[in-house]
Amino acid sequence: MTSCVFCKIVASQSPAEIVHQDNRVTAFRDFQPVAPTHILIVPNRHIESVNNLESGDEALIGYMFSVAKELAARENIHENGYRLIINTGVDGGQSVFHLHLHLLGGQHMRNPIG
Ligand code: DGP
Repeated sequence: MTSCVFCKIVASQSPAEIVHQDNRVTAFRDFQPVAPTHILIVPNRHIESVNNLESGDEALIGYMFSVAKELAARENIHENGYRLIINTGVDGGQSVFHLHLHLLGGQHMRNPIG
């Protein structure tokens, strides 16, 4: 989608610190980090939100979590733990309407969420 900032990052048309890219997903550092590690994992294909997932996307979603796990190990936050978040829609706090999984770590997360 030409106007989507995450599509532009996926296509290398907009700058970002990409930490992983393959034929299904791209992961890059959030430009407004809220934790020492704050990485966004996005499908390369434009999917607006969880609401727009289609039958057949289950493997893609599972793969996003698998990449998050690998990146957590690479960032050395896997043993202390980390938080994975997918904000969905306005009430969910979604501000960029290209599905993304936040990987947050490197500090003790505050609770309760919400
Ligand atoms: P959300 O609120 O869940 O939609 O999170 C969107 C996140 O995306 C937010 O933490 C800021 C980040 N973000 C927005 N635009 C850009 C961008 O152009 N580059 C990078 N690296 N991050 C972005």
